Amino acid sequence: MKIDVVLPCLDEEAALPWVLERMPDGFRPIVVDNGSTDGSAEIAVRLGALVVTEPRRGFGAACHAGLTAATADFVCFMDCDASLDPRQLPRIAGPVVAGEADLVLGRRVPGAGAAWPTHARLGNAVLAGRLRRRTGVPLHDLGPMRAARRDRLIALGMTDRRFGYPLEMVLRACAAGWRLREVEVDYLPRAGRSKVTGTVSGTLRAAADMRRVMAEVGAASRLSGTVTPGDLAGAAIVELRRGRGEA
Ligand SMILES: Nc1nc2c(ncn2[C@@H]2O[C@H](COP(=O)(O)OP(=O)(O)OP(=O)(O)O)[C@@H](O)[C@H]2O)c(=O)[nH]1
Ligand SMILES: [Mg+2]
Repeated sequence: MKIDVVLPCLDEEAALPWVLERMPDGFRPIVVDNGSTDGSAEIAVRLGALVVTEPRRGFGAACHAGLTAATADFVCFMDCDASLDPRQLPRIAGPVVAGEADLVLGRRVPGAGAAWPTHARLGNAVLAGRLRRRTGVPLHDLGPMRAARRDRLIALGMTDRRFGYPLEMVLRACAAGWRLREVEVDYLPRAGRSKVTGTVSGTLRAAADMRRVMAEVGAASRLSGTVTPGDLAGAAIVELRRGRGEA
């Protein structure tokens, strides 16, 4: 069986060889080049990946172009910066292929040296905590390694084309009553230069996009609103308990 793997890519020449050579059998990489100037597209072609060019800038635009280009029944997403290991894709795709879950997300477990800045980690945990409490879905991380059926993902009708895309996918999946499942994956130090959560401008852009998606899509499921001290405390407690191996 073939499973398509969408890899949004903006200047990832340092990561591409490692990522592509670790793609497991049965998983076809679709590198979506979103205006790279470092030769990423040429490297990906040379390494045998299907390369899709998306001229409209934006993380969501790249993800969605990959989803539309995919032809397999099942589609995975993952970042193309070597922070996630393609060899762990089967554990993400497995429950969807077996019909046990509709959307599987990789809960990132940072190892030594992983660059996961505190602000990104807390912001992410707050969002996941809010989703968990209000919808009952067992989610702790809006992780970028995911799997679902292709036709059902397209039917969700995501409209964000920036950094709100992954959150919109989860919100729409919850609203549609999908069975969500979380599986642990390793979170490694990325290759190459940090662009989003490791930079101030990238973080501000991502936070603004997610706020907008929360307001527009989350309103329907009472998930919008500002971050409260309670949200932050809840997220911090989960992180602490996790550190002690309890969560
Ligand atoms: N299309 C598109 N892709 C992007 C953009 N920024 C990053 N990407 C890609 O999307 C994936 C995730 O971006 P990252 O830069 O790893 O974001 P992050 O993990 O939040 O933060 P850092 O790893 O610290 O940069 C990577 O494969 C990037 O190449 C963007 O503006 N547009
Ligand atoms: Mg990254």
